[in-house]
Amino acid sequence: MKKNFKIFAILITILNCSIGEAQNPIIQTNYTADPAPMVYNGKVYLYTSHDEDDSTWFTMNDWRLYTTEDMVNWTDHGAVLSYKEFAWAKMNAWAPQCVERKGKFYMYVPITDRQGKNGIGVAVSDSPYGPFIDPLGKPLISNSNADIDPTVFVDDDGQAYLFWGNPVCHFVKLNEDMISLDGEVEQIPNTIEAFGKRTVDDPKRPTTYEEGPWLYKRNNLYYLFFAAGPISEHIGYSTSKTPTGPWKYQGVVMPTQGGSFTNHPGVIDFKGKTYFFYHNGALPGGGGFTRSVSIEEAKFNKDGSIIQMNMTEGIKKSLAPLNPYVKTEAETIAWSEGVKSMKNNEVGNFITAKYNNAYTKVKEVDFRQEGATKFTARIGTTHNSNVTMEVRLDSKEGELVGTVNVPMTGGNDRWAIQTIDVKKVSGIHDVYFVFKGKAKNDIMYFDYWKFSE
Ligand code: FUB
Repeated sequence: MKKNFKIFAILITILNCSIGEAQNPIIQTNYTADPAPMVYNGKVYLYTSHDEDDSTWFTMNDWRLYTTEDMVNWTDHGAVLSYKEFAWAKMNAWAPQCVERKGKFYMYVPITDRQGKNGIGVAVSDSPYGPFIDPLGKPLISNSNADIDPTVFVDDDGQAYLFWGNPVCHFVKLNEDMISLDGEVEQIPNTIEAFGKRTVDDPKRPTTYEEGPWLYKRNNLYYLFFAAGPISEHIGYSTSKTPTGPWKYQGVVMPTQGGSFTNHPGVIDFKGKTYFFYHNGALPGGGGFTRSVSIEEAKFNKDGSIIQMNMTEGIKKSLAPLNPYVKTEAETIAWSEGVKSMKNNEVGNFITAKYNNAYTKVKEVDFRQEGATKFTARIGTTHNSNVTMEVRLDSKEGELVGTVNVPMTGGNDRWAIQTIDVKKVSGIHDVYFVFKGKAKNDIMYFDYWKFSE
């Protein structure tokens, strides 16, 4: 009986901290678009393009990286590459994709060159976190002005393929070095059979294909996901028995929704599930030029067809609990409001609370039975008037287990490490850090945290 009660109590705790709260869009500290997830060594690396705040056009200068092991807590690694790293580039850091091959990481990116022509560049690194270096000093693809939205797929036999393009889809084989072409550029025939008939007649675009291809393989079937028209984009898909076609249109994966006139797919398998990444305009201030990445779990019918998805509140259940007894970066976040992420030479990535009551949340933190009684954080502020960081459980107004006084350090290049006693916490909880202060902006900085037993 006692054992049953214990199991019941644990279940209630897990349910309490899992139900009812949106996880989409998954990044709230910046606008992110064009998701390109990559699975490597038990972790998801999500590369995104980056809409600048208050953009009224595709004002995009760099590519950002976020990682997770549990699909709900995402760690922000900041910008890992900028178009400025390409000597030939002028502007437009649009939809990227990074793939790993033999311990090297290849980032394919569309950029507008100094002559105003679109091309696809590649940058290489020994680490998924960069630095990425352009080994060519020129575009890898400079085929037509339609050279945007690269996606790279390495097949089980080791052959790599690059697909890209708007308003048609091109492809080419890559050599093993991943930075040179093996053969001629080809185009997937833009037929109704391959991409479905457009619902609005347009002689230049007879099919639904627009842009943003993403290649994915499951049970020996190749899937080509793409952003589809007319007008505001939805996501469609086609399948083939080979990566080079012929492709057969299969229908809509996700209808037009979410307040952005573009959408862009990215699909991975991770820990036994398939995840579908996309973007929308769902953050406050969001829209067609201020987009945000979201995720749904993708499900398939027995015949391999995809069950159509709507934009929802996202993945709410963590795949693995977070360990509070090791240092966790403040920019590891399941949800936040009023917080921006930043980077400097002193501490790397950190967050800034923009206003009173801004907060971050980390999901499903496992304090175990033993429990925690101390809390440590690296923090700082430029204000000398009563700035505090509250540590609460399971909601922003939930049980207050401790309050850290934030000393005036004078700037985000100067930090203090504070340790406080907290009410004993055990079991699994969502943890909220609530930032309090009277100043009008930039209440405080926060770099990392840790509990101790
Ligand atoms: O993000 C800029 C462009 O918008 C991308 O290249 C397209 O796929 C669309 O998302």
